Amino acid sequence: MTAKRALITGITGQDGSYLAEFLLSEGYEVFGLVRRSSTINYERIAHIQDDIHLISGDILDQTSLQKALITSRPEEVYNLAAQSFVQTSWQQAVFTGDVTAIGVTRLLDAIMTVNRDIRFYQASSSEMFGKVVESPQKETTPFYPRSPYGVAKVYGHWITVNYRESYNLHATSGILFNHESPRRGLEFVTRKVTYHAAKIKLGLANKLPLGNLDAKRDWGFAGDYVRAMWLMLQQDTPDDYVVSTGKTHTVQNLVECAFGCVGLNWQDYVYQDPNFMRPAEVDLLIGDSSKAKDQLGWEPQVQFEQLIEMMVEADLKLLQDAHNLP
Ligand code: NAP
Ligand code: F7E
Repeated sequence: MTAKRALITGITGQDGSYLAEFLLSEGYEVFGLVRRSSTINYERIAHIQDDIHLISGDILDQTSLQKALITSRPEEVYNLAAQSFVQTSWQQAVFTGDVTAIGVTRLLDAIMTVNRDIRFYQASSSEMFGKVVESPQKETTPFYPRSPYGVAKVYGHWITVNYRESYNLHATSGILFNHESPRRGLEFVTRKVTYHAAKIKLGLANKLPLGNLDAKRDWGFAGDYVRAMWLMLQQDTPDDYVVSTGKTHTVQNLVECAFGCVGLNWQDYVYQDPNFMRPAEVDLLIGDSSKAKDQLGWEPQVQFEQLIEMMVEADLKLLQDAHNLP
């Protein structure tokens, strides 16, 4: 039997790298869309680069998307490409809309042109719930986004639903709550905290500026969440699914946990910096993923404390290697 083929946009990102690994382990031939930049940023996929095919393209460029589909001939497309950092979305609101919202339509239109049988996954986000109108949040919870990023993701979600309903595409929206890993970008709060806890432990830093310590998030492990993406596209019928752990923690809980892992008192190092406060905050996220459990058989495997410990350990090793420390 010939291997299934999948195209991943955003393959150089956190989720793209885990998803590519997962699909390879399932026997897929994996293609990834990569945009041109003046320096190569393939760190997260360097270990699998010989096993995947990279195609030059950009979610802002319609023709490149069509060509990528023609070259890769995928059965499944996972659209993970986005300007994904919420804070930046206030500084670059139009750009965020172009990439994170309209980019979804570009890719759907490319699928319409090249092959309507392709199964499509859209990386939707719990940021769409924003100022939550009910807790826990589930598939039927109304959206109330609180950032240009959240607004863009609401567009991406609804255009996915609309193309499913208008053209009968197998288009699915996965509403994923925050998921983290040692491969998380350094600007996101989990990685910022674990990296700084490790740095301070090793004597390489002595302060950590943070914003709102009271915000609550439902944090899971990215490796668990990419499995849910794949399961969604194996269903006969496309649908929308919430993916979450069902547990929530404050940023302060996260800080306590990470500094606890290295035996330090966080209050000696952490201070509040207004530069990291947001014009409008998402105060509380907690997801109800019982639909994913019932219909996909999906459940998270890694708990919050395990996740933070895994990230702190990885950052300690990274810094020790980089600085030749014992
Ligand atoms: P990430 O690490 O920021 O990765 C984003 C990816 O998108 C990178 O590969 C990036 O490429 C690519 N990209 C950005 N602009 C592009 C463009 N114009 N054309 C082509 N590719 C472009 O994000 P992530 O955490 O892996 O998240 C993956 C997706 O899930 C995103 O859509 C995100 O919004 C969504 N999401 C994430 C979470 C989460 O907690 N992680 C939760 C819900 C939804 P470069 O490497 O070249 O920058
Ligand atoms: O912030 C607070 C901040 O940037 C989490 C993206 O993957 O998940 C992510 O979005 C919370 C917020 O993630 C700092 O105010 C305090 O309340 O790690 P974050 P996010 O905004 O939740 C969703 C689901 C996505 O879809 C997004 O793509 O932490 N916070 N102090 C801070 N946040 C940051 N970044 N830096 C701080 O110093």
